[in-house]
Amino acid sequence: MNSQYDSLINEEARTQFHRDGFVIVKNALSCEEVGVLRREVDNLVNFLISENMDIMRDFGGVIEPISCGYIDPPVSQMYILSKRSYSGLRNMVTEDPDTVVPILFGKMSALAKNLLPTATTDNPMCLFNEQYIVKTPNSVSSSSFEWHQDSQYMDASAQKAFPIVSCWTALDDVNITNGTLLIEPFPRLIDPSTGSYLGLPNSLNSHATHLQHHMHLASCYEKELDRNTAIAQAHNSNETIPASLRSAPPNQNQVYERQRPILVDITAGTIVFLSGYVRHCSLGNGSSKFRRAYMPQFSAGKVQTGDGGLVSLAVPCADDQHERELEQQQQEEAYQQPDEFEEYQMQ
Ligand SMILES: O=C(O)CCC(=O)C(=O)O
Ligand SMILES: [Fe+2]
Repeated sequence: MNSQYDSLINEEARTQFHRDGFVIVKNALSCEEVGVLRREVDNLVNFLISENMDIMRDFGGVIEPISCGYIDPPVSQMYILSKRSYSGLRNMVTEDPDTVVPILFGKMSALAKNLLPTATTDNPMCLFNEQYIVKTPNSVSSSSFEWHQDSQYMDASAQKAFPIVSCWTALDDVNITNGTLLIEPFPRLIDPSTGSYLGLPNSLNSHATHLQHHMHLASCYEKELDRNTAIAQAHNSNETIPASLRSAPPNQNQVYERQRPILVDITAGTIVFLSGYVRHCSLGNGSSKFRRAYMPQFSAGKVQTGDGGLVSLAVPCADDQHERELEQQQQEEAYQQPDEFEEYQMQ
C-alpha cells in the first residue's frame, strides 16, 4: 500500500541505500515532530539525572524509553510482541499521549518500509529497537562509538536471517564538533571486463536477495580505518583513496572499490537510514550542549536467535487484525451493556 510518506524515499534514495548501505533524507521530520521527541528525551534525561544517574557512565548515552526506569517495569512482557501493548506503554512515557506513537508507527515505519524487503505473514515488518542516543556536553572522551555495524548487536544466526534498518534521527544539528556519525559506505562492485560499476540485483524486495546483497557488500570491507584518517579522507575529496581495487570474495570475477568515508553534517529533523550491515562510528561531543538523536530500528521479521528466543523487540508494525477485532468487540460490548448508574436509578 502506498503511503503519504513514500515521496520522501523515492527510487533514487532506495538505490542509494542498497548501493552505499545508507541514505540521508533531509528534513524528514517537521519542527513539530522534532519538538515532540525533544520534549520526551529531555524529560527522560532530567528524570535520570534527578535519580543521580550519569547518562554516559550508567547508560553509555543510550536511553530506551520503556526500560530506562522512567516508568515502572511492565508487569506483562506482551509489549515486546504487540503494537497495542507497546503503544500503551509508550503513551505512559510521553507527557502528551498520542504524539510519539504516530511518529514511530506512522511516519518512521512507513519510511523504513521502503528500504526493507516486502513484509510477509512469515516475516512481518517489526519494531526491533527504540532508543534515544544522548551525548552530554563536553564529553569527547566518553561519548564516541567505535566502528560497528548495527546487525552486530544481534546473535550470529539472527544477523544472517533478518535485515534491519536503523533510522538515526538528528534532534539537534550535528557536525564534527558535537558527536556526529562517520559512515564508511559499502565498497562498490566493478565488472572487471568493462571497468564499470555493477548495477543492483533485481528483486531487492525479496528477503533473501536483500540479505545476500547487503551481506556480500559488507564482506568486501577492508580493515577499519583509523578514525583520523577516515575524517581526513572524508574532508578531502581530491585525495585518492588508497588500496581501491581488490578481488571480491568469493566471486573472483568481481572487483570492488573502497568508497570515501562520509562525515554526516545535517540539521535537526534529518534522518540517516542505515542498513544493519553498513560500517559506521560516531565522534565524541566536544560542544557545550547536549547532542540528542532518536533511533528506532525496524526489522524484516521477528528477530529470533537460533534457538527461537527473541533478540530484542518484535512488535509488528501493521495493525494486527486479531487485536483490531478484539478492540471492536470490547467497544460493542461496552455499548450494549446498560450504564450502571442508569440501572441504579431505575430500581
Ligand atoms: O548516536 C551515535 O552517536 C551513534 C549511535 C550508533 O551508531 C548506534 O547506537 O548504533
Ligand atoms: Fe550504530
